[in-house]
Amino acid sequence: MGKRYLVAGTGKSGIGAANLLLKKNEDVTLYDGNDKLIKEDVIAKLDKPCDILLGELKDDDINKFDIMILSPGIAIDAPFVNKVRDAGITIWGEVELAYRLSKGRVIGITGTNGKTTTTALTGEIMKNYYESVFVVGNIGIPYTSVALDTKDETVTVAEISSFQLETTDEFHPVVTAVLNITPDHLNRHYTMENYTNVKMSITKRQNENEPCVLNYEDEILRKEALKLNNKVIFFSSHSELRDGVCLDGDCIVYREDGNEVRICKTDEMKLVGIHNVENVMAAAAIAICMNVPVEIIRNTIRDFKPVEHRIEYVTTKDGVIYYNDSKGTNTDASTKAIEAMSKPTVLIAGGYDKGVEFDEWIDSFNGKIKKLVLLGKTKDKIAETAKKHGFTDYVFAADLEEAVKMSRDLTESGDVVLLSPACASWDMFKSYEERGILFKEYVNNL
Ligand code: UMA
Repeated sequence: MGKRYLVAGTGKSGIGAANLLLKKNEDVTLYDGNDKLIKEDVIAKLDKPCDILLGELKDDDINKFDIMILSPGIAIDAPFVNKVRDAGITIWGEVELAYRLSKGRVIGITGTNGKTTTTALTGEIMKNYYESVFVVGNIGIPYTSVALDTKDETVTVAEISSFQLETTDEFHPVVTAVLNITPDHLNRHYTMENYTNVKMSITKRQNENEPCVLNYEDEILRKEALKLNNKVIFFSSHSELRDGVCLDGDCIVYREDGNEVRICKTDEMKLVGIHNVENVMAAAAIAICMNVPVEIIRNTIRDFKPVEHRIEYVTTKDGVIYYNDSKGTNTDASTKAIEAMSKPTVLIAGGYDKGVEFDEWIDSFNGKIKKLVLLGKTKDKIAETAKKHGFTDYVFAADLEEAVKMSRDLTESGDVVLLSPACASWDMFKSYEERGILFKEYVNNL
């Protein structure tokens, strides 16, 4: 009590953090850099009113606060954040605040791709065994929104992004997982080294008995494992492991000290693609660390359906299958979706520019992409890269609706249309969810 909080950002995280602090009767000011917002609209999103600041943050204002709670979408080196830091004000992320005010055990899941599926599946497994379970974080439910409902016996399954990890300090998951590390968000983290260090920092509070689940097939993670002081559990979709989770024929197995537990067969899963076998392996490893009986793990995996916007089947029209992979917000995720396609595919891609290259992604087309429909900020950059790699079957669309119509005209019965942009949505949409929902609407209206 007695601290003055500045909550920066009025998206989900900012509103969650402000509501939590207001519930605890703290002194809260909610701030957003967007001066086009209307104060009344922001207040309407809160459980009770508080002071609102919009637009540029004045130097005089900064000195009124003791702690700033930062939303993940705000860069830690944004000019106003630097000023706040220079003024000696403590900066916590929304996740850090939530963690400090919550109880129970936390499972922290990060990685470039597969986080949401793994978090959702892990959450389901936990819910089928433990009484009090919350699934929070980057998956779309701010941790602050449930913090005060947690109890000592609670298990909180948290999907944690690199942005969220940048502003954590005491955050201490008892079990962590890093699923993979491939180039993403380099406009925020600048180098792969920084990005890797931020991702691995999810383990920084763990003690030697607290496990970290890592992908054995990821070269970066295999190297990072050597630096960890805590117990490492590897999973692998390609290699035979003596200890860890791997495949024995088509069965996912867990091995430890010469003992083997058979978890489930891959053809029993409703999720498709080898990347999903990896997600299931990671969730199973986490669940074993959390002492969940194997029958519960097995049954939950068998029942679990894909999450929305991740290679999601939309419909079949005139013999053409439409898939929504709006969550393919980076080249690696999009490559996985392309790999999962087994028919000639018209691919809709392009969006916000995160400063990554598209060379390997174009190479992954492998004769499967019959036409590329490009839109958004990155469309020229992608087209140039494609040309460089000898792929010239691309067309430009002004917006998503036009892209959907063009795709229909470019297909014949037996083809697939896949929205998998390899880019974030923020140049044209509020979120990848909005992009995916609109895609489904346009497809259904065809
Ligand atoms: N803002 C400023 N100044 C800035 C930048 C932004 O004031 O310099 C304001 C904007 O005007 C806006 C607010 O900040 O009003 C938005 O905050 P935010 O971008 O943090 O959005 P939230 O709604 O709080 O959503 C965040 C995550 N978003 C990002 O990390 C960009 C959501 O992840 C997450 O689900 C949510 O918190 C709940 O935890 C989304 C995401 O795209 C899904 N994540 C990235 C990814 O998965 O690749 C990391």
